[in-house]
Amino acid sequence: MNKDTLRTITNEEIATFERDGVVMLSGMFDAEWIDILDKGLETNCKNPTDRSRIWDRDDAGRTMFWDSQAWQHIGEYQEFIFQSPAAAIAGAVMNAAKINFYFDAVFVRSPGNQFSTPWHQDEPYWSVEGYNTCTIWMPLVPVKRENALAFVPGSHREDSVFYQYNFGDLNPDGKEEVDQVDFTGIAEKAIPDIDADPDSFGVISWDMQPGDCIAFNSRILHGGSGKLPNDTDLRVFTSKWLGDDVKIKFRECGMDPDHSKIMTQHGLKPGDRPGTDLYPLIWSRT
Ligand SMILES: O=C(O)CCC(=O)C(=O)O
Repeated sequence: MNKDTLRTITNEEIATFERDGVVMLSGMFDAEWIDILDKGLETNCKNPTDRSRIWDRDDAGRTMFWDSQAWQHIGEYQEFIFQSPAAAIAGAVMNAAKINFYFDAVFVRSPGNQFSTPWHQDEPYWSVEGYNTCTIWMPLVPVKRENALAFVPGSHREDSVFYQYNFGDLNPDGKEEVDQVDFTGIAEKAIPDIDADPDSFGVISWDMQPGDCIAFNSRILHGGSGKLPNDTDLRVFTSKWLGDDVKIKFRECGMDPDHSKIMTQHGLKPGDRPGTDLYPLIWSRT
């Protein structure tokens, strides 16, 4: 498999990421990387972590499965994190000097699943703080624009903290010890009703093929995805990357995923640059 991107990321794409907080990068990963992630995901679904959860289950049994930080027991994910061009992509779009890996998360919708991810930003839920954080969202199957993750371009620059959805509520099986977040008293305003008039927010999404990816700043408003036709599933692998300004932060509103315990076990404390074998340094600008 190719350890470099299949093509060079253009200056225009880097400028788009900076301006909009999101860029779709077509044709970045070769088919071998998709096979590797597919194999890893198969293992992941058969052997989920304790953190895994069904987010949605309808009467017909169609599901949306989520898991996170499975990389520690899935060789294929490790190979992707350490060997694939993902870290270099994060480094390029964030114009970073160094990139640490943060965590992986998978979003697996069975055919016809109608679940739509609520609009949210990522970074306010995390156990780190910084502008230079980025997710790489990769569908492992073709996905149409109307079923893919959608974004409000430029919303990563918004200064205020939004009152955001508690993803811990997505728990139809009543799993115990689920991370909870409550922005009451912390958030300054509610997320606007983006679905009421998506065009006025400039909402953007793309038709995508395996090998394409979206890089997005973790402060951007994003949501949607899903509402699948009955013959179509959606398997997505995401990796989260930390650029230059990122520091550990433990948040009073709770965190999701809450890394505060494992960070403390690894000797990491608020204000530190995330590191150690938990958040390995994967890429440096030479
Ligand atoms: O794919 C999805 O439905 C949600 C993805 C997401 O919110 C994320 O990667 O932060």
